[in-house]
Amino acid sequence: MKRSFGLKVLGCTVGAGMVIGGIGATMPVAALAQGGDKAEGPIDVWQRAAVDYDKVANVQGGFTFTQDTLTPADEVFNLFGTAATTICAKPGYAFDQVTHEDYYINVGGNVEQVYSIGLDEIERMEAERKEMRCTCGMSPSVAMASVTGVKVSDLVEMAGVGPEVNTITFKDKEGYGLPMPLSYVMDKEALLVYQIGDKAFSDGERVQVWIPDTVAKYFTRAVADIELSVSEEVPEVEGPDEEYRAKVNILNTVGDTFKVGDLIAFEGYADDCGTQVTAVEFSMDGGETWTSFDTSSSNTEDWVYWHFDYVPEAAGTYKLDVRAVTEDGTVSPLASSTVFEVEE
Ligand SMILES: Nc1nc2c(c(=O)[nH]1)N[C@H]1C(S)=C(S)[C@@H](COP(=O)(O)O)O[C@H]1N2
Ligand SMILES: [Mo]
Repeated sequence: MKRSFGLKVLGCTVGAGMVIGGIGATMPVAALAQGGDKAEGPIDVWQRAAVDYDKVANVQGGFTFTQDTLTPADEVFNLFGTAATTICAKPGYAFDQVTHEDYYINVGGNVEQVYSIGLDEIERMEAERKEMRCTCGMSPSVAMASVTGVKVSDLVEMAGVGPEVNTITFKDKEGYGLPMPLSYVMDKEALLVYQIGDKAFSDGERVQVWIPDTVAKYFTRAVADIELSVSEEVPEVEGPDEEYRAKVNILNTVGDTFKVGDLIAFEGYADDCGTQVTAVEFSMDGGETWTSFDTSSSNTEDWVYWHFDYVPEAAGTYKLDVRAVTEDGTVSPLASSTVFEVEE
């Protein structure tokens, strides 16, 4: 019999150092391998998890992956709106409410023609629809979404770039925003997004920059100003924090009990923000042995959405750990784990 776990909302994932009530979080692989007593995060689940799970060496199962699985739009909007991710974004995105009519963006700085453009007008411009991932550089969260917006290059062109301009900054009203090389933003064909899936951002408030292969701290929401400038030194584009390289996450919810012989369908994602994920690996003996599945046919624009079907042969309490390996040999510093019960 095939039994699936429910899938958890993406926003519920947590990073090291955050306490959760459930399982399915990420934790350092090293800590897992050492029985959890070295766990740096305070997640007591892991201390418990360390103890005595029934071990299965060289776990076998059915593996497939796809890259076109999308995160439901509502979950993308809320992805970073949870308490667990306030390190990355304003709690609940507490922006001032602005009506659709009153929302506008100023394009200025070192340009030939400073101008303001309203949301209505932006929506009348030629729209681009693209599938893109949004990956936080500082938490395990990743989403894949179909986003609609206008090309940043079209907006920049309307202003006319002044000589020697090499920097672009997307700022919200309070000044949030990081400078980026203009050439990078043009090459990546960044979008100013006003719709995710078939849903517009609420209250005309939330226009957001989306840039392929780039961590989400550059994805300024509620953009109020697009500033073009000349920097002495072109800013660098930062990648994800080391601990959030080769991100992997099991999206199944916890607590289900299965029967011996059930086919348990695990699923989740692996992503390294533009670096290829070449393998996804599973362990059911606390990291002593890993079974590796090749994903080197994957593209780097989309996440690797994996499925792992496992059939338990004996009753017990088990822990599944998952990690990803990338083309440059990075192995997830943070594995993702889930615990499940199997009955006779
Ligand atoms: N205006 C504004 N935009 C922001 C932030 C912010 O604090 N203010 N946080 C950034 C960070 S660090 C992340 S991870 C993403 C969160 O992505 P989301 O908007 O899709 O939830 O928003 C980015 N955009
Ligand atoms: Mo972030």
